Amino acid sequence: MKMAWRFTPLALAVTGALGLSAHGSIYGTMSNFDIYNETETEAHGAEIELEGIDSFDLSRTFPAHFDNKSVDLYNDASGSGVRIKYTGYNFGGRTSLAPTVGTSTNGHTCVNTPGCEHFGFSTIGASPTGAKFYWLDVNGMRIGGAPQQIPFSGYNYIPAAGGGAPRLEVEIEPVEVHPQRADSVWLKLFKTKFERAVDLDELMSNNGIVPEDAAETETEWELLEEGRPKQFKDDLDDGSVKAIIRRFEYYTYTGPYDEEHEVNSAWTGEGDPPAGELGQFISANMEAANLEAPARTHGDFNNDGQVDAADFTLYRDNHGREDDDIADADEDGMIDEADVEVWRTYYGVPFAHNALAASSAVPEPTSVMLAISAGLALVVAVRKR
Ligand SMILES: [Ca+2]
Ligand SMILES: [Ca+2]
Repeated sequence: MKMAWRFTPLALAVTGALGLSAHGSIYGTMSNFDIYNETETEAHGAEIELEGIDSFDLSRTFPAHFDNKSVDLYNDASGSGVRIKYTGYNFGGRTSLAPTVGTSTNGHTCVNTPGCEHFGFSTIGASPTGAKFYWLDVNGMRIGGAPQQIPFSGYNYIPAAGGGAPRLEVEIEPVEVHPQRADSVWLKLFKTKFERAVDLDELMSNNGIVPEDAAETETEWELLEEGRPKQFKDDLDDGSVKAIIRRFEYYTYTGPYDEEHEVNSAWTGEGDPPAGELGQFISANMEAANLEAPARTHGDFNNDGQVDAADFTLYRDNHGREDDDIADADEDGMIDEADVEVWRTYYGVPFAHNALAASSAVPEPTSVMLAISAGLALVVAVRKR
């Protein structure tokens, strides 16, 4: 099964509204995912193409498990955007990622699993409109012609109009690459809303903010049939929500197809997948959208609502590091003197959004769940290809 995934902006989306202001926009989005080398070739590198953004939109990438990383603009027949290229895998005593059939990694533990790696990126302002992933061989060449199957999605901020609430919309579109092959997937989806902005490193570790409990289930099971986008909506009416985090789990669909390659599942739309139709775990992807700047960018590096000596200690202990957002106040990918200047500016100064920093997840209002359900039904009906 080979599949590319693409996020398709909605016709309704007002992308011009994306920006850095605290209200009426998305401050930034972030995503991290585990991926096994499911090719038949030893991988020594990897490549991620993020469509529709510029290099200055990219604020962070990881891992640092490769000797070389480059970030370049690309513009070719497939589109334009930013290409992140890693070569020279060098981690845990290994210099290559062996072909491996994956099992569930719980989304953020793949980092120490042979044949598997954990990638992430964050953007400020603009969201990628699509993404592709390739493993690279020892010469830095793409393994196989088609991208690896990695689900990505993107967020659009839809301003309030006609008396309605502003909302976030997220859409995932699996794009068929080999029509003769199985290409439908099962999705499990978890979601939480937060009263503070979150950081990329919070999505990496098993620190409890990533939703994966049954109570945080947004979609128990959903069958994503080839080429059919999936959309989720979040109304933002009360203004307290500052971040939305989703955890997507993908599994292969091993049920039947008809002669026109339409899914011919026995699934009724409720409950677990029927026997024989649920295949192996593909990947888990954690994503978040921030509606304001994370506390770190105001010098509150430990995110406790205070800018004080403890934050300076974090800065000092991480000074000189790259690709780590612990004390990177200006989001330039480096922890250096410019960041301590931000800390100095805000030292001892209370600021509104940090007062909420220690608060926990917001309970999910029933009305929002209803809105999501309604939105789903509409989109599936209208956008069927
Ligand atoms: Ca602090
Ligand atoms: Ca910095």
